[in-house]
Amino acid sequence: MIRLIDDNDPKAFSLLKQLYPHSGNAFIIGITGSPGVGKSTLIDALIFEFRKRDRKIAVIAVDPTSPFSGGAILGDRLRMQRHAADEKVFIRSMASRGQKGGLSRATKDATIVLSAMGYEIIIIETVGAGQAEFDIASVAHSTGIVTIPGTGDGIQAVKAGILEIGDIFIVNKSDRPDAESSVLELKMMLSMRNFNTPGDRFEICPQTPKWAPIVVKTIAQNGTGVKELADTFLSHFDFMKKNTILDFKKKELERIYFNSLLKDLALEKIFLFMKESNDFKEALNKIESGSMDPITAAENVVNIMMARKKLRKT
Ligand SMILES: Nc1nc2c(ncn2[C@@H]2O[C@H](COP(=O)(O)OP(=O)(O)OP(=O)(O)O)[C@@H](O)[C@H]2O)c(=O)[nH]1
Ligand SMILES: [Mg+2]
Repeated sequence: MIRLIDDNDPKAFSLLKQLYPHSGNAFIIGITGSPGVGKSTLIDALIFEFRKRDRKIAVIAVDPTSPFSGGAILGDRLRMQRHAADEKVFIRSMASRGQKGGLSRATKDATIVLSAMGYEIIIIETVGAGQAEFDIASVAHSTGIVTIPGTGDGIQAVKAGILEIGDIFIVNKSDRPDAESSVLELKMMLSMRNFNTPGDRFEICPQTPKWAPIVVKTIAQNGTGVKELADTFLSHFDFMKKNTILDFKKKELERIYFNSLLKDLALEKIFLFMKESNDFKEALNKIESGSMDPITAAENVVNIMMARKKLRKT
């Protein structure tokens, strides 16, 4: 199924429809951060921790940046290799670039499949955060941002708005110098986080308690701090469940998914329809003859179409 999704195969659609009613129970965790901060190593250690708690766990490693991502993806798989024989662990990379709606939708589709298969925890690894093609917060229930000490990553994070989308902040490679000051710096910046930011958009009413972002220090390579990290993710999940935030968040994510599906389907169908119309051909002629600019021409075609639709209704 995930291969069909990755290949953008139309067969995936009808299968997804059948699986959808059986999905929705998984806890979806997004792990993001700059290249090489140790996301895959950390996820490998997290799998270990969640398996100790007997959770069935799936990982999707997404690589939205490099077009020929064999290297990075192999690296991701390699770092999680020790779980290959565990039938309650599933690890898959996704690199579909032809996917309509970008990787967010492909990943969302994959979480439906995995959730229907009974995976209780689904971790999505992605490089960077919030870029146009992949907004991790539009798929995950809980978002972990990985940074490393002494890179000035904290400062960059503020600029990119990353501070706002994170629920849990991880200072990995804390075997390096300056780990403690990085933790303090992050905590300080988080204490100034504006509560009207997108990360807090799930505020349901003023009485709803707010999750205060937590900073966890880890050494992914030897597992230091990873138990605490696993506990923190689970307690965030419990917090959201207890305060009805999870239901609210799930609805919001469904809305986002619905919107992106709608855009994809509309684009596909309406665009094809428009291209076959005489208005399209006329507009194209006008552009080619230089009598109309492409912007006006595009507006005109859309307006004519909309006007026709209205006429037909009345
Ligand atoms: N010193 C130290 N090195 C680490 C730690 N965690 C990971 N590394 C190393 O950092 C390198 C990158 O680790 P990855 O897990 O591949 O990092 P990543 O963020 O998944 O990388 P991309 O997927 O390419 O963005 C590897 O050589 C790891 O062994 C750590 O806690 N301390
Ligand atoms: Mg990786």
